[in-house]
Amino acid sequence: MDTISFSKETFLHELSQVTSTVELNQFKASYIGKKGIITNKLKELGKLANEERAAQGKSLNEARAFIDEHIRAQETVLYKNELKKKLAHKKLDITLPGAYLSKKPGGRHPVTLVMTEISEIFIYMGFTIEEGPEIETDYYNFEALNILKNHPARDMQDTFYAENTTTTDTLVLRTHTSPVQIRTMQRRKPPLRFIAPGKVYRCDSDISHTPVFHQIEGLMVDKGISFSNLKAVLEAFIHRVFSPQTPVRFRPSFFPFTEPSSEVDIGCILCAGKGCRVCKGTGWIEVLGAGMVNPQVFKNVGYITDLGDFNYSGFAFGLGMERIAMLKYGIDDIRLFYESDMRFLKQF
Ligand code: 2U9
Repeated sequence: MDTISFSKETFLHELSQVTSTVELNQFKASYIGKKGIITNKLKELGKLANEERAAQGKSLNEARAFIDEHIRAQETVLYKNELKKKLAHKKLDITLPGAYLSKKPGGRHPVTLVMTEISEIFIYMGFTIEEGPEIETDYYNFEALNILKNHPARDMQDTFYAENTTTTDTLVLRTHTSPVQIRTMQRRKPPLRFIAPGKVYRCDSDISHTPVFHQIEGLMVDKGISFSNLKAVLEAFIHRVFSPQTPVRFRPSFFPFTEPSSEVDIGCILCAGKGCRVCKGTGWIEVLGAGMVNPQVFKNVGYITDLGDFNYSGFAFGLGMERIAMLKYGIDDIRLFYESDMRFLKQF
């Protein structure tokens, strides 16, 4: 083995010629890498006589420590220089918004927001959620709900009829979520307390109607349920969704599936009851329909014969989601919800 011929001066001179961290790594490897000059010499130490081995080993280890120390120092100098150059070239403005903002995150549709908020209010009051098909039979959408054959709601203008290849019953796109209540009552016995949220379809289109819209209907059936329970639940709901100060008014009305029936108004949230364009000068806005379930409906689902002395009663209600969203957010044309215009949608 050659004796060590490591010259500190040569090494330091060579090191001073190195101008980048990449070059420095190669330079380091040529001395103390796996096949470096010093490493190779260290591997050959075993061939030497004891005395010489000790002397050579000592100077080789000293050389390696010297190389290592100077390379580390130079590494720091070169790295800092490189970083300085990089930053000078690519100035960073830390006051700019994060890059992720250019990829706009999605958001929930205003109708979804209102539907979720309303569902949560009823869930809080102990209601569960039931769902059902959007293509319904004439029986579930009309007949079982005591909507007779000549009822205006069945008009061709109002109802979308679906092609029917499998059943003898006429198929329709449900015009309300009420068939869900019928199906649930057929499956389960009282007590019942649930809401049926979902899409409904009516052949209608203007600034306050779209062919598809969303409803939440609710049903509560138990022993001793009265109109007072209906009032309490709906008043609590309105005070939660609008404000605890919102005036509420129950007005007599008629629906084939409830008796007695009522429409529910709130004091106009835009003019505080003074009268404006939105409430058409009346100071009141209609937000819900409701009533005590018509006993004919209980007969239709088999409750009255099934339970013998039927001493249950129930209330039901229905409300349109788009209408509530329009009032809450001050929107004057329902069609805006379904035009997919980002300038409108990104406001929610
Ligand atoms: C069953 C029994 C009774 C549901 C009801 C209303 C009154 C009502 C409208 C509100 C605005 C529909 O979206 S809207 O156009 N709904 O006025 N709905 S009572 O009554 C039922 C439902 C199912 C078995």
